[in-house]
Amino acid sequence: MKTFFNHIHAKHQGKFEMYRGSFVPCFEVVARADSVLSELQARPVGQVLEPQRWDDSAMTTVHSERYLRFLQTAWSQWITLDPKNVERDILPAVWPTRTFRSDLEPANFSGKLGLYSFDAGTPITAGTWEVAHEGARCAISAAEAVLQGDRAAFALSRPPGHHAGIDFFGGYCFLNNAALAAQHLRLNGCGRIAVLDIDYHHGNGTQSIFYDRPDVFFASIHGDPRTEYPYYLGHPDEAGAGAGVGANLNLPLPRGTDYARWSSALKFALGAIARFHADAVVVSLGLDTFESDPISGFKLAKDDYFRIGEILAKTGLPTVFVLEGGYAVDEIGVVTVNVLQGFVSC
Ligand code: OKP
Ligand code: ZN
Repeated sequence: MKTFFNHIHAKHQGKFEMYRGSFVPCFEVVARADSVLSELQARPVGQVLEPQRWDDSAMTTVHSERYLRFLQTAWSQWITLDPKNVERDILPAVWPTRTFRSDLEPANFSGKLGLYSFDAGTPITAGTWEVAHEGARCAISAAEAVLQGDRAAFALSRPPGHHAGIDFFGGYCFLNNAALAAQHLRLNGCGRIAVLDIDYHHGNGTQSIFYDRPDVFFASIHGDPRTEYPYYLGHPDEAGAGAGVGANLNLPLPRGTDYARWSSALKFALGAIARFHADAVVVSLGLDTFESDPISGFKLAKDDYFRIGEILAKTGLPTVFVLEGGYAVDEIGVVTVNVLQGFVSC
């Protein structure tokens, strides 16, 4: 299995995120991807490659043009406000909630920033656009490898992507890597795609991007949004809209869920994906289901991740793995490679 590594990922590193009224160091750190890379070097599953260059025009089939324009220019707008801002990360502090308008883009930078985001935990830095963009290329390159006949491929990307929507960032995510991979498969010959999101947090961005689409099935196993981030999406009654009714499946589970219960949800999701007759699967591979994750509440153990890889291999479908969350920095490499080794062993 080829890995497409975001070789410039270290250029994106936020300083602080807002948590309970104070700034705490970011959980989404450079060391995460380095941990996965070094474990892959110790226990290889295939070549590690840089992503291919792609014509970016396909990005607007997932994200809006005005959002992409904003992300691409946010840092220079920030520096223009005050040259001393080079020392500071960008974080939003005002948002258009219910009854406000979101059709108009404010001229004011803080106004724009709030329009295109949903939390104060996702700093934009000098390198964010370049890194998010290269990460998206990793996901698209992994999808392309599968289109070229590889059974599976892995996008070793950071920042993650599954919380990013058509025109908003949040939850450490800017560009929706998994959605871009799914869309690349769709535009290049795959008729029906399943996105299986096994990150601890509901993939609200991916769900919303495909919510009215009958050709992309979204299934997610995650911490119950009544108690877990992102709180406002990921409930069991969200089944899709319009032509997409029936192509969305949410399986929320309580804090404390162990592998026995989690894996029965996985088998249920895979049954639904089989009945959907998907031609390929994109796995939003979050490793924050691990028992020692500092911000999550499931109880999966290291060896459980081999089983997950084996179960995913049994679908027999071409599979694109896209790295999402996972914040137990010392162990994320081991648990990630356990999934990939479990998969290639079958
Ligand atoms: C991103 B991904 C932590 C509060 C939670 C947001 C979590 C984003 C998770 N102090 N902050 O799905 O792993
Ligand atoms: Zn997560």
